[in-house]
Amino acid sequence: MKKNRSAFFQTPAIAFEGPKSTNALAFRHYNPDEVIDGQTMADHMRFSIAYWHSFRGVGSDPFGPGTIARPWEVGKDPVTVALKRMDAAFEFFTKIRAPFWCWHDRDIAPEGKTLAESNKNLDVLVAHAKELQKATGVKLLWGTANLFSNPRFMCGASTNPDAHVFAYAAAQVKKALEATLELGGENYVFWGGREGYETLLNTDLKREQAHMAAFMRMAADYAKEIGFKGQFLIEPKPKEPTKHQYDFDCATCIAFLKTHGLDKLFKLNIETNHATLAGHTFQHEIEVAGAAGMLGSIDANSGDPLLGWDTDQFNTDVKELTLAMVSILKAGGLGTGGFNFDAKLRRPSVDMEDLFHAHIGGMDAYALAFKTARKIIADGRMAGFVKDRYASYDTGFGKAIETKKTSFKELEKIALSLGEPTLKSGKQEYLENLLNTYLHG
Ligand code: XUL
Ligand code: CO
Repeated sequence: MKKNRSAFFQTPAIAFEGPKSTNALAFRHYNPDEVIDGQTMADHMRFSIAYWHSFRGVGSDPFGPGTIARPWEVGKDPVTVALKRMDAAFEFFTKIRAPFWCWHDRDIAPEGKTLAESNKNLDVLVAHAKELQKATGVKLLWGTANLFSNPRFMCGASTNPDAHVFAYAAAQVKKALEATLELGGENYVFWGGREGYETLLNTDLKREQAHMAAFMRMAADYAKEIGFKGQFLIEPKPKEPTKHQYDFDCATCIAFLKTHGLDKLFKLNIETNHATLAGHTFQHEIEVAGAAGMLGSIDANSGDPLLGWDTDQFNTDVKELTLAMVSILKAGGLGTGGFNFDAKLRRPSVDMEDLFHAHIGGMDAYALAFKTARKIIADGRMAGFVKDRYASYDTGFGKAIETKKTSFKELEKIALSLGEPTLKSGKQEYLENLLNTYLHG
């Protein structure tokens, strides 16, 4: 392969070589050009790279500084470094064959001494991103604002007890929305970084939640005003950084949105590790969002079952992803959403090549899960079992329950005449074995 002199990465563009390939730097299941049901796999999967982890993450943890040094991170002027970093990022997006990327405003452009200076820096980087998007064909899945790193947000952004901080956050989201529009972003995400609390000794919960709703309403109004037609998404997370987060899980977010009349304006961005931190499976969260017609997008990662915090690992668990995919397909897919790798390298994974291994693993696992889920759905035995399990609601008094045409009085008469219900097996072990036959033959 011809070497590109200006390239930052030695690794060549990743090619699909099929399941028999022994090349660790090739796709074995993700073939972006493969056409399934009239759509390429690239279009089905809509993979996205998270700028913050892959291009701002350095491997630091609470016990030590970063371990990951990149060749483009040199120079005195932060804007010049940011421009070079973005060149490297787009080289990676292209080589890993990802059609989308995602950012926080402060990932792509350095924060200045004033808000006006930060806005100016963002303008420079957004202009550069626009050129790179045009040159590579890579698109923006979503943008968002970082309303949690700067000390000013220590007690929240829209839920901050100080209205001055609320105003600052509003200005930041206004600008981030403009940047997302400028780059053709297909969605805009709200993750409530520090929107929650540590203690009720100093917190007015009801007022803070009302402020958060007012903030989202104003964001939606502004998006409409500037002609941003992308989907608004809320990303639930139960804890970390705050002890109690207002966007705990999908059910909590849906209740919050409905309570404040915002449910028609938002869908959900579900992150695997956030689901498990909330005590749910990834599939559970997808089903809850899907049932409400609010499944929007996925932050594709995984937690560690032995650790109680957000480890943001690349997910290679094909079984977990296959179950998730069944529920995503059942819900009608992700629409304008996609699979964004909100995942980071482990601290000792210091090689540039590790960034490729990580994403290849995630993309292959998701592609395989997608194909296996399609087989499960086409075969129909799983869904057929569930359908039969509820068959008593398809006719007679069962149907009357579903169509709200019966009452406790009538049901009492039926129960008295029918006597004791016969026990019907849930057949969990049979179904677990059946699932394994799809996964492993
Ligand atoms: C934090 C997290 C965020 C959001 C975007 O846990 O997942 O990176 O995805 O703000
Ligand atoms: Co996320």
